[in-house]
Amino acid sequence: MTILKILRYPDKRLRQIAKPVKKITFKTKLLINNMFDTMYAAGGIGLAATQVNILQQIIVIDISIKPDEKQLILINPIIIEMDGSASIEEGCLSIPTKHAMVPRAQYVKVKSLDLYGNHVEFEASNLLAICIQHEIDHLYGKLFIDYLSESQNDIDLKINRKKIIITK
Ligand code: K1U
Ligand code: ZN
Repeated sequence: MTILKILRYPDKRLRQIAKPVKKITFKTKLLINNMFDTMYAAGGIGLAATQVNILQQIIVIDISIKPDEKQLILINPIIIEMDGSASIEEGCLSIPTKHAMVPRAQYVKVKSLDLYGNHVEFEASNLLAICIQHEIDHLYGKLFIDYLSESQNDIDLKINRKKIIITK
């Protein structure tokens, strides 16, 4: 089992844009295994390669939380359709102290490569659709806090500042 280091906000490397995978090699498969190990160890339901400082368009997801239950691997994913709206209190393994409601599509249709390099298309809704949108954002250097208003982010800053004063 290999646990990779997850970059934490405000690390600028989280803002980098990942490149499409040209060839799926043994190294790619090893990275994907390590990403699943890292995601389960951190208690997450998704992880993008950007979060472990690998600038390749690779995402692992398992919304069942239990290892090997329902693993989803997305290579070079793109959203080709989206519909509806949905929000849940989102978290991020790169911003562990913050949770917030983020406006997302309730339904997405995704085109990507699977582990064998086959082109696949599938539909997702609700939590899975939200998780896919959150992870694809990571590949473009976007974080869920970017969707929040300045005042929403400010409130947390003030609360944190207050906390620091109290603990002093
Ligand atoms: O990309 C990440 O940082 C992983 C992130 C994915 C995600 C969670 C919630 C909404 C959208 C995307 C997480 O897994 S953070 C951990 C978390 O919020 C969670 C963990 C277990 C069950 C449910 C949520
Ligand atoms: Zn995240």
